[in-house]
Amino acid sequence: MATSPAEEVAALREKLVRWASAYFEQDEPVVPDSDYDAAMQQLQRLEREHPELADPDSPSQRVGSAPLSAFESVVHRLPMLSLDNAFSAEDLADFNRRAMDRLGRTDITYCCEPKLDGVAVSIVYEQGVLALAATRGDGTSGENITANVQTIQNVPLRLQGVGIPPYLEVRGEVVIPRDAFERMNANARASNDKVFVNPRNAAAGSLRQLDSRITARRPLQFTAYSVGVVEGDLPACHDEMLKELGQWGVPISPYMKTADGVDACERYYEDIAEQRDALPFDIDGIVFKVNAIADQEKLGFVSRAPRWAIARKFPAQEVSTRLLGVDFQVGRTGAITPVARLEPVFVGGVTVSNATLHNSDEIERLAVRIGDRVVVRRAGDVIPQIVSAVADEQGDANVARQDIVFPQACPECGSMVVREEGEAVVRCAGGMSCSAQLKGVVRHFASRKAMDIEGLGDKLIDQLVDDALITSVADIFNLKETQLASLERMGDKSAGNLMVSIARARETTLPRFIYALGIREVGEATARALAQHFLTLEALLDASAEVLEGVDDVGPVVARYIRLFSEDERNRSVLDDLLAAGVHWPAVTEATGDGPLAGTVWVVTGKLESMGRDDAEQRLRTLGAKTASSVSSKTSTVLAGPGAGSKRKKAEDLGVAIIDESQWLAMMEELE
Ligand code: I6G
Repeated sequence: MATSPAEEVAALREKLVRWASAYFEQDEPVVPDSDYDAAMQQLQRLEREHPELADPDSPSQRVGSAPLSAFESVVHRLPMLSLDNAFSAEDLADFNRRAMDRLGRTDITYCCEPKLDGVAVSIVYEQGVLALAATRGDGTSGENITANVQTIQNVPLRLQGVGIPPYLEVRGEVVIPRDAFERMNANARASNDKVFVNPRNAAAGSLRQLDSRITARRPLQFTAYSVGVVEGDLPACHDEMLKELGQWGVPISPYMKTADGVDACERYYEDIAEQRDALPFDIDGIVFKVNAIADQEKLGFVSRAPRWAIARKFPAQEVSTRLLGVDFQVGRTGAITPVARLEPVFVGGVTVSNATLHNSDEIERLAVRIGDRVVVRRAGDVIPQIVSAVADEQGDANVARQDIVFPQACPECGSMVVREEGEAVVRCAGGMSCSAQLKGVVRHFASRKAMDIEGLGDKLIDQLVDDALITSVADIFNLKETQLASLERMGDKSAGNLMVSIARARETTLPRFIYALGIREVGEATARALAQHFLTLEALLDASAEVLEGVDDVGPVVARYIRLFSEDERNRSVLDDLLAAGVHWPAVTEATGDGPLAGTVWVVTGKLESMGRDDAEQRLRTLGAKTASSVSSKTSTVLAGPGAGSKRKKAEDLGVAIIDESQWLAMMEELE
């Protein structure tokens, strides 16, 4: 059936929006870039040939345009102010007292939201259509970055709904989510490209591109926090005003709440502080705003900050300290990682005395030397990193300045070190004869998501390997209770308990066992996919690279690592020993789609009280559900605990069902 240009354009737009969402929000491209580009070109051609089909909301408006030679300057019709800071509960109480005195009141309702650590921008909508976007600049004038802001996927190009003021200036923050930032930097490190210091710098650098086609490829996100010039009416309270923006399609913070009085503000602060590490974005504090706009107007401004708002700051996520030395750690794959020894420093809410330096390229890039002052960053669950050396620093008389020299032999076993072509990582070539590698392999094998051997902790593994009681993972199953009981710091009871855990671990599942083998790049999800595809260990070990590549999640690199593992005679002999020691698992049958949750797709997000997310996912899968890491139109239900940020928002946007932990537990009890 022939389709009309209008239908074709509509279909292309729908497809491109879906693909862009998978690319940017879920980091799971569903088509190669070339397919995306071809569909976009087709849409652009049709829009050129049929100008009557033009739409400011079309994805073609987000691809960026030819580079500018410079940004034009934009004078803000209302200055973009900064905020005063409060560094303690007392500072906040003082702010509240001053506001109450001025208003002649005894209580104030505040609108509270996390302060995103990004780049402030102003976006003007005229008749609901994005007309201008500018940086904050010096507060009085900024740069015209309209072409760049148009490429940000969650910025509406046209507002939807009723009551939209004919002129509306929205102000907010542009950020890059932490996970997208880590991926950007991991890719940059792997291909020797520019690494960004932190998500804020990455967002700022992306917005400062004269070529908006580059900005269009960056995972930027916008969140509105206030308005500037408005010609038209808006609600009389700040929270209602933000919600109204949200109704029109402007992204607002899902954490925004009102609080009655300063004590409730302090509780909000503590609550978000607790979730800080699990949030998808860097935040540097909480902003409290007097909620009634009439009260805001009465309070007015002092110099360059409003008297009706304050930012209560969190401990810094970046601080400087001294680099005292560098240790070289050998991991289970032989990778040698330089780890910085630091003068202990309080950063991101904890005391840090070590930070990763990644690899020798990173040391070169940072141009850092022992004795230098360095900036350490700790944000979220990511291990602390050194992001820069402090320039023109005097030095410390107690710590001699010296170059960091990468070892020429394995620091643990003295074996030769090798650096494979195209790899940034240097590895020890000693294999299992290197005790550090063996310890890493045993640790992984015994870990919770692998064979789950409770009581076989790091210290004990070190002891067992050092005493040669373990020379391969199979030896774990031949340990004797008397051997264990005679170890230092190990009593009869602990030895007995460990023997029980080991006995229990003999009975496992094929996905766990495959994961436990520690094959490079084979994580839990891949192990599950392999088990489901091959059903038996033998079939997996016998599979050719070509067959392996036919499995979901497995590309040429992973296939090669699996083949290398399977072809290694020593690995085969350890596998034989494990089976001979009684390790077994129930037969895996082809996925039949059985179970009361068959056909449903779940996403678990946020922090659960009763169990970890992995365990919750496992429980869901046991009932036949599929679990996924990102929300899409295919998601049936999102199980959201506190701290569920962008995934909850996405589910809301898509109309996907969201349930909390207590509802879920009740449901599971019914079904199990
Ligand atoms: O820089 C800011 C971050 C967040 C803000 C702000 C904010 O509200 C959540 N609000 C105002 C009013 C200003 N700066 C000036």
